[in-house]
Amino acid sequence: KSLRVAVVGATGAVGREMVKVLHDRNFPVAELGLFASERSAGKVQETPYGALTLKAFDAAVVKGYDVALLAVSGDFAKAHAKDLASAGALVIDNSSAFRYDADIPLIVPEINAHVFREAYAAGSRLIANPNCTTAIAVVALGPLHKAFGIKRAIVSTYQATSGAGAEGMAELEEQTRNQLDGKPVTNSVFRHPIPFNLIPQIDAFQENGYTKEEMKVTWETRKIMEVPDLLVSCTAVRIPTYRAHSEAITLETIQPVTPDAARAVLADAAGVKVVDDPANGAYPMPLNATGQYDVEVGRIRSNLVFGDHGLDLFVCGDQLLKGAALNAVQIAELAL
Ligand code: 11C
Repeated sequence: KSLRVAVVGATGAVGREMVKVLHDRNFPVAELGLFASERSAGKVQETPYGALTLKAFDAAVVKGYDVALLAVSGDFAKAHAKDLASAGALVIDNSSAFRYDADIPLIVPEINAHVFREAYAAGSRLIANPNCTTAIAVVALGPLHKAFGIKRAIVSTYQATSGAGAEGMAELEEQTRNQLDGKPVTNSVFRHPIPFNLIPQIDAFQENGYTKEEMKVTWETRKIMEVPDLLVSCTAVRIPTYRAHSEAITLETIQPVTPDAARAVLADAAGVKVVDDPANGAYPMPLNATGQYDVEVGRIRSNLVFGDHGLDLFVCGDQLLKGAALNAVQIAELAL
């Protein structure tokens, strides 16, 4: 059966990737509607489906679609997502608006597709797409948890400018050029200049000293992996790369674990590509992960602190794909 698919927020970095992923994965699209702000309405956007005219978002029109992929702000999602879902559309929201609602599934298909299936069968039509850093981490952490049990996880991130959308990538490019040309560097997307720098702040600081981005990793990993008291601590850092997020992850496990056993588990895991031949310079890197659906995992080694109950690993995943657009389309595929 072919479906009518609406992409809302179609001009943004995530929205554009959603359209490409639908096409690339041969999602059965009967009709594709690209929705954006009034400002963009009437403009033509080049897509793999040909040149399509953008429409101004109109809830009454989007309600007529079978699937609505939302690449919009949390406030916009709060204003419209429930209404669209109650009209019968499968709404997959990329914002953080509903991720922590107990009755709204937060889905990474490789890890908790069963949660989607149960909720969908029971009539749920609003599904939350996780934070990109979390989605990339859990494709590796889920199978390791199943095999060895994770007691604690410490995550340190190296996040690309794409996390702040197309404007973030543009600021990296423009500021780098200005800096090299000796011109003034003015930042507006990021709080500090990003070229030749890194910024240990993503999103707002919370009362506990962590940023919201860091707390999202804790909250969302617990929900997706269905371990409400999992000990997860994150330090999230913005770095001057384009669009793949990297994460150094330290695990303490419940069962003993060896790097070989972990590699074997990850080699069989959906959505994971083990890249772990350090002697030959093969390990995950953002440039290699860019454009790939799989999350690269490597530098797998015993952790010096936790010994035979500990692992260190390094993961890289395309922030716009597994971290956003791909995961959203994979969720829609579960409904087919
Ligand atoms: C970043 N992870 O890299 C953020 C972007 O919760 O969906 C995505 C924020 C979110 O800036």
